[in-house]
Amino acid sequence: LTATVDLRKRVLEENERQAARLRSRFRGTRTLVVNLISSPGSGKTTLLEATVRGLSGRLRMAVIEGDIATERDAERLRALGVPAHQILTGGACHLDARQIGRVIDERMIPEANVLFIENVGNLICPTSYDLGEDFKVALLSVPEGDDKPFKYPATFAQAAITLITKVDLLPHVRFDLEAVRRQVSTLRPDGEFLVTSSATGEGMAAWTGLLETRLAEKVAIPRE
Ligand SMILES: Nc1nc2c(ncn2[C@@H]2O[C@H](COP(=O)(O)OP(=O)(O)OP(=O)(O)O)[C@@H](O)[C@H]2O)c(=O)[nH]1
Ligand SMILES: [Mg+2]
Repeated sequence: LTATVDLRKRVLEENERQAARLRSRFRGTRTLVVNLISSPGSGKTTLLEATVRGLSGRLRMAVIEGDIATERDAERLRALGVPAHQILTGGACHLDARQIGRVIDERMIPEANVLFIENVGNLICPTSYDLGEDFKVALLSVPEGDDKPFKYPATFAQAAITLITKVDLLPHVRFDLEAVRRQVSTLRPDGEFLVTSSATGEGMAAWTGLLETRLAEKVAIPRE
């Protein structure tokens, strides 16, 4: 057990080093980096499709997709004209900073104003791995249930933004939105809480507006 704990600690420390290197690199290129985390099927790729449609022509975007198998998600974004690179994790349930570093170092995607990283669909593993992002976004879709923030507290505590997705389904599913809002604000008092639907467009202007504000803040920080 001690050996396992030591190994896990070493892996996470090495990830922190890689993430720090990436963060400094993204500071230099003034790239806002957003790490999207949720269960499989919460609507990460669909949100990205809607985001790209909403922001195209206003800023340069790029996407890194993490999945166990298939290029499907990267292909969905490429179909909209956005550069997208697919990382296949070979079974791992999360992306790590070394994988992102390789994509950036080898220029597999062009430099962008906003880089979206869609993590492997999983509400647990991705939370421990810093990818050099500016912030994490946790997505929770209405059909998953309103008890999830307290059941997966680390994910929601670490997310600067929690996005409730598929709110067009609220009339059909038992889901106490206010209870979820309270759980998230307990776990992350300074976090943003957005209520969205990629199907109807509800909340999308607030989301893309928030991205533009965060990008402007990052660009305004003087280089060392
Ligand atoms: N009703 C409704 N369905 C949605 C919405 N957003 C996504 N979906 C549907 O939810 C399903 C999963 O969406 P994806 O965007 O592929 O989910 P994901 O989080 O990227 O999934 P993984 O990459 O497998 O983790 C698809 O059938 C979408 O059409 C929404 O706002 N409303
Ligand atoms: Mg996806």
